[in-house]
Amino acid sequence: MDLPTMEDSKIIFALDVYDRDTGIELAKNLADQVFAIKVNWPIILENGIKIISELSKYSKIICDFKLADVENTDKLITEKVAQYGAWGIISHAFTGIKSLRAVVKSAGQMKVFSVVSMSQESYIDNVYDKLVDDSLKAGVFGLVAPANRPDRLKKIRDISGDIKIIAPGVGAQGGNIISAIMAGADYIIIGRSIYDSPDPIGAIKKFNDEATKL
Ligand code: NUP
Repeated sequence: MDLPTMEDSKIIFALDVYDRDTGIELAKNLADQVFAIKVNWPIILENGIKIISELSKYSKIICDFKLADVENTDKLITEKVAQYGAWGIISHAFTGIKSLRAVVKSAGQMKVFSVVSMSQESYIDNVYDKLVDDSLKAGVFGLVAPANRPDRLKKIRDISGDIKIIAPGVGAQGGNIISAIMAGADYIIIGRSIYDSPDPIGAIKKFNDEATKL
């Protein structure tokens, strides 16, 4: 499938809106400026899972469903998401390697990303190294780690080799793109600073310029 997505962009746009038309319009207008678009529960809950196929016409779609269940339930959800043409899916890692392996096994062509640390403090802060270890053993494609906590991000990069890291927390959550990339992020996830901007295309262009300065 030929997508207009800009392969050299380091931005993953977090499309956290409810409304279908708003979501489609943003995806259409911004797809050629971003590496991928990430959807979360808001747009799915409002419009159903078919919205993944609709949005996939414009960009690679990563489903941020943060799977966190026993292996069979995670497998059932992952298989269903794959049927709708998502490019990637995000799972939690704290449920353990059995669940992570089930997600990787049932993902088919989809890339699996696992959350090893969050952009706000949480109980998984105490075990991020184990979560990285399990994620690597399970064979995930990439990790989710915080852009707005560069010290933590750097520690994660140091123990993860060259696996892809996608990092939320820039803009609305206080992080900045340069320190996140310097700490080891490959792609930066940005939502509100783009879709709440009066000029979303201009906002993405600014972030792209900043990211490519390095
Ligand atoms: O630790 C995380 N923090 C986080 O914000 C893991 C995430 N997946 N996210 C997601 O990234 C969050 O759910 C939202 O979709 C996006 C950040 O959006 P914003 O804070 O830039 O609006």
